Amino acid sequence: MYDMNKFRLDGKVALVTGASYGIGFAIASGLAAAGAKIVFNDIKQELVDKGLAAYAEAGIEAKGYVCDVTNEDAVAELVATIEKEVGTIDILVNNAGIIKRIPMCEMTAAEFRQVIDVDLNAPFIMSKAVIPGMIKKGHGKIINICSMMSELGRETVSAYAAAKGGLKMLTRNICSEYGAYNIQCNGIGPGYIATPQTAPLREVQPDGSKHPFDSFILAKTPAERWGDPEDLIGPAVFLASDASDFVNGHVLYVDGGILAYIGKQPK
Ligand code: NAP
Ligand code: GCO
Repeated sequence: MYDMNKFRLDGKVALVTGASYGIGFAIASGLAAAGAKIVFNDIKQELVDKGLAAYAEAGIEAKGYVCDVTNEDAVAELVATIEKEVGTIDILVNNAGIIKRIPMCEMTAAEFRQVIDVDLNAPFIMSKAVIPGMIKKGHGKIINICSMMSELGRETVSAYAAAKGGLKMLTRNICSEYGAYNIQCNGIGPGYIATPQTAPLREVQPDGSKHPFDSFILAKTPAERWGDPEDLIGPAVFLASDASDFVNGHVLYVDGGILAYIGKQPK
């Protein structure tokens, strides 16, 4: 009989970056429900405090730290502190991310670099910091939060798509380079999820109608709805657990079918 405890995370330390709210908070809450000890970081103390209050309200004992994931020295200090105060990190979820929706020819190089820094360089920095501890422990799970834009482009998101496309390949490369140490690195590619990051795309128009992008996405999604951060919890628990030990270098799209669908036909 298959041991369903393989889906449990009891005794594991999970670090979720940028997890005061949004997708990161949902994933961390799900990993906690599966037994993991939750550690998270955010860029500002007030956000960490907001996250701590939200975790406490959800009955989750989390530890939060202020850390800018793009700062290599701060990340090294964060990982050392977590290892001292909580334990070696078994599960890393590279969730922290930003987006700038600017037509490419109007975007400055500095703005492009800022998105690449958070969405691609930071997962590299974070993964490089936790892998030595995972090698010592003989196992590890890294989950990179990719995107529809790991596969598709669209107007105004050039930097984000470049970063998320690169993150898919970084996922495959960590798999290739560290699979022999029993480290599995996979991606989760959320579809369009209702969080603060996508709020501008769902704003009700002055005349009370839906935002055009809202209608556009609903027509591109077989599930005919925006995703909820909770939709990502099951896939995250699976990829963080022993049940996925032979899954490596894969991006699991949790998109309600968007990538499979040409879009609603005109009536
Ligand atoms: P969100 O609501 O904007 O939350 C992002 C989190 O990351 C925030 O807590 C943010 O803190 C934090 N963060 C940003 N830069 C950081 C840095 N340098 N260091 C530490 N933390 C930092 O975004 P979300 O919608 O939950 O998305 C989370 C992840 O999923 C992102 O990687 C995003 O690209 C990806 N994703 C989102 C969707 C979607 O439809 N929402 C779909 C696919 C993929 P601040 O509030 O201080 O900025
Ligand atoms: C956008 C959205 C998307 C989502 C997500 C889709 O402007 O197109 O923000 O990029 O955030 O990445 O998977």
